[in-house]
Amino acid sequence: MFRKSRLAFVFLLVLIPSSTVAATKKPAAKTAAKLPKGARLLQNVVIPGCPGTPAGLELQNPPEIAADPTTNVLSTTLGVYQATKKVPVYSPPPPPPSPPGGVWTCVEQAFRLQLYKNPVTGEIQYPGPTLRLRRASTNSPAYPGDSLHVLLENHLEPNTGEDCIWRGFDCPDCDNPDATLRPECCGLLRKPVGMECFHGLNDTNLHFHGLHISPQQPQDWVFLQLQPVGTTISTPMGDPATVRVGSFQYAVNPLPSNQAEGTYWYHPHKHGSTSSQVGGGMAGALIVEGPFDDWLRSYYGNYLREKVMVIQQIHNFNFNTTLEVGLTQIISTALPLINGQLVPKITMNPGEVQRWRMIGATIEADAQLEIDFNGLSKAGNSLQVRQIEMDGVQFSPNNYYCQPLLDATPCDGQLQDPRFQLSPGNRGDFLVRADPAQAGHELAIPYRVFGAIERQGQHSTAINRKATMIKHHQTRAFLSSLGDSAPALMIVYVCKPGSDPGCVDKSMDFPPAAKFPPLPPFLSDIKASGRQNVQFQVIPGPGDNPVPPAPNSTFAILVKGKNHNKPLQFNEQCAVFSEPIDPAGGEEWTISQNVNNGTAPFHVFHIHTNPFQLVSTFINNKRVSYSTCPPPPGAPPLACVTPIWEDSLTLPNNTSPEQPDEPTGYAVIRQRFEDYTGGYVLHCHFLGHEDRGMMLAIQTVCPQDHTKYSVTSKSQKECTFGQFLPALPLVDTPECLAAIKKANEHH
Ligand SMILES: [Cu+2]
Repeated sequence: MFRKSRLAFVFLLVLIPSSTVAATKKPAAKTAAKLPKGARLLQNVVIPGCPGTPAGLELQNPPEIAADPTTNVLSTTLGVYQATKKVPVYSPPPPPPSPPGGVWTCVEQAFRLQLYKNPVTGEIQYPGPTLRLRRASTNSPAYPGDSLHVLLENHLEPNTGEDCIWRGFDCPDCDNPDATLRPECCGLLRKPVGMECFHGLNDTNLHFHGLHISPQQPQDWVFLQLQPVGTTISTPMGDPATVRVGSFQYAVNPLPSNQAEGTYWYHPHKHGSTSSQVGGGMAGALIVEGPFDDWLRSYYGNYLREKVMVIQQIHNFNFNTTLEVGLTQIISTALPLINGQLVPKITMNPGEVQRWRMIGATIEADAQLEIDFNGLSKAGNSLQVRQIEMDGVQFSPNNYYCQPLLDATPCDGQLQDPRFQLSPGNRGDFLVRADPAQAGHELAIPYRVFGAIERQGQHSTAINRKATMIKHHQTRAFLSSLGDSAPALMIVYVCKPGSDPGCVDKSMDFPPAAKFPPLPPFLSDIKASGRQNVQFQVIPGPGDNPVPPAPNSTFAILVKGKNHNKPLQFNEQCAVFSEPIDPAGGEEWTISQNVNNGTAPFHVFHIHTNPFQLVSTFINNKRVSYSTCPPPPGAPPLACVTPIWEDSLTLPNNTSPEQPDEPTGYAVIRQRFEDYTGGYVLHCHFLGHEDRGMMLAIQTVCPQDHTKYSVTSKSQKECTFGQFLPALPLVDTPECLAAIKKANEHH
């Protein structure tokens, strides 16, 4: 029997039927909470005390690699290695699972992880190095644009097989007399269909998340299956033509002048192993600079300190360990780390403005963080903040004035209680100002988890084949144990001139909205003609209802009018969408999910190659518009919102999940297909969902011949010169069926 308290704390792989969630939901115990062991309290914000990983150390930016100024090429090597790392996690008091309200302890838990070796430090560590590039610009000073060359080397152990992990393959300890300790894969009695499963965990590749670059090899090529050096038996699940062994040279063309400057990131994207590799720490910041940054720096007289914040929640696939901590059952919950640091401190001068680049380098619902910038002082604005970019694209002057993603009442000229929701994949760039009145004080920045943690499933045992026990993480229980207090993400210390060495008063302020640069022409609003309806769906499988683990569910995407209106799963042999290059056109997509969670969202829509504009969201048919210009009569000229450029979008709840054609909760985006032909993907950025099939292939084709891609060139526009490649066949065509048949014969 599952105890009720367990049902609520299941993870990634499984969707619990909503009836089960409703039955097990209990109001959080908010009264009798005790402070976690070793933690300290800063005005209702809990800062963990963690032996071995002290909280509150000064935040260090990750080491950076820039382009060679003589060649304008950033050239580096990222080697992938297995390593055991001690990661701070919160663990409840024994015997687990602990009831809410118990005293939790921050402990270092040893995880076997796959990580990049940092070429600057020589260390195998998380996050990876920051890659800093500059895009081309034609205005003064003109700049040719940096190229990005990454030699990716796979030093993991060769896979013994690449088939789906299920009861019949690679799933240990299914005979454990305690059913609750059996790994989830034990419940998977049927071999998963096709490649929609965790598999090939030691194969890798690279994705440059958010960049507007070619998806073709050797650029943003996510179809690569880079097998470990020394691999002799190759049984890939994907197209054998995409297999390489040992190393692969990625080479991205010079970033053109229509690459938005901003904060991006890189991470592996190999279908079947994406979640375990990114969740285990393989990620790093990728920063593109350009004229917007020049303007910002010059506004502050070149005194603008920048913090790069790679936010990760590190764990292996199974939240477990067999090493230093021993063989006892460890039930823990991952803590958000910034650049690998636990609750780092940022020291600011009084009156100083800093630029913060926040990156959600995460994979799952319990990493959906609502960051409360002045959680300590709801009335006093102790820490002041303005968002300047979203997902790597600068804000319009209107959005800078209105602050639609920080302010519950945008455009009213006042920003009170700013909160930012950072989902997996998202980036937010902020100007943050330390109020001089706070000199000598520590301010905590707390967070709450807004994701639907209860809807996640359990981890399967996969990487660590010796692990014998299933481990539940308990994010909700941990948060409940804090009572009315919130956990801290970071601390700001406003130093005191005269008593703190090097501390000086600054009189910096935010740029006035009237001076904020207008969007460059390449970021003009998209005028959509075509329409698409897309719904992310989790379809319960046999035996999954009502008790988890429920590993037989299908993670799929329904596209209206495709596949005879039946849900689709990832298949790299056929494109679901085929879009001709059209810089003047575009499509409007309505995106929903078949989930009704009350308030918490669930999936995160992400698409490669072209960013999109978020136009509106509908929650219970109530519209939130991000296109409200012109402003009402009498309002200030900037008091209206323009569509927000994004590449990763948190999907709202849908109270009519049974009716795919009539969702009550959905988002409307517009995207256009520019510059680059080739095949790429859209998917859920809960990366376990992606590995299990919630991903589709999309392609951009040449306008004069929709069956062709163009080769990429450094000097010529695609499709304007005579070198072409065949495009993928479309779903629902005989060519697609033939391609799938051919691919299956290979395997
Ligand atoms: Cu999802």
